[in-house]
Amino acid sequence: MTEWGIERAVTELLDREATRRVGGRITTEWPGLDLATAYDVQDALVRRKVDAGESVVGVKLGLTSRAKQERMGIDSPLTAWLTDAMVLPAGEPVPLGELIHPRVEPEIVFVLGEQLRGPGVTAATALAAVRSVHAGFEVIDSRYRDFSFALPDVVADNASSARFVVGAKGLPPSAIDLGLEACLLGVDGKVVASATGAAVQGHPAEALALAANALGRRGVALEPGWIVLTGGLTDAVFVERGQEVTADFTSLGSLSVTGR
Ligand code: OOG
Ligand code: MG
Repeated sequence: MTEWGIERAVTELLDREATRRVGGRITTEWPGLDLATAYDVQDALVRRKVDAGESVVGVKLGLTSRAKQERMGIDSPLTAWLTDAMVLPAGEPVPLGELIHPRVEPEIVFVLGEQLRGPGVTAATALAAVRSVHAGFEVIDSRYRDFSFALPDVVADNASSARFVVGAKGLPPSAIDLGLEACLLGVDGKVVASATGAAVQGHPAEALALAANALGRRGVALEPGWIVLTGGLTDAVFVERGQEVTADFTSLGSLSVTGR
């Protein structure tokens, strides 16, 4: 086996995804995988996807809410890439046969109308760049056994990204109070968790600013038309065959996905 390095980590993670197999933490075998190198792995992984024909359609934040941070045992937010291959059209089932052990989490989603380039982006300037706000789901599918990872592992794994849903209903950010926007997460008709937008960094616009500033430090701007997932509002739930997961928002509407 070759020594661990960026290319080997990318190949390993993409192979786990393609063959629907989990494995151990990379940091166990490669303790030198620090956070900056993990973002290099993430960028190289997405470059391979782009070379294979996918295109970047936006970014996501992860571990922005207390509920997610406590569940995953990591208390710092992260960013990762979204590509067109991850789009799950609203109303379509979660394709269990293509995934490993998917979990679904409700998120507030922004579509940008203007470019955002950090550093120096505030919640207010971030929100001013937003064209529309939507309800969304993210389907996460870690390439690590039992979703067990240290921060560099999950960053390298493009933050467990697999699929995402953006609700059709879009509101201008001025139309709602996103901090107070509530979400009830249901499984087969039973509410299992709830949160308001304030769960995400105090306000989803703070999460957007965080992404713009973090990516700005890496020389990347958020582009008009990009989708930004601001992070799970609640803990994620496993989705099994025939199970329906719903998210009912105060103003952003309702979404549901079924495992199939
Ligand atoms: C990491 C991805 C976290 C979120 O919204 O917090 C994330 C994971 O939980 O596997 O997408
Ligand atoms: Mg997420």
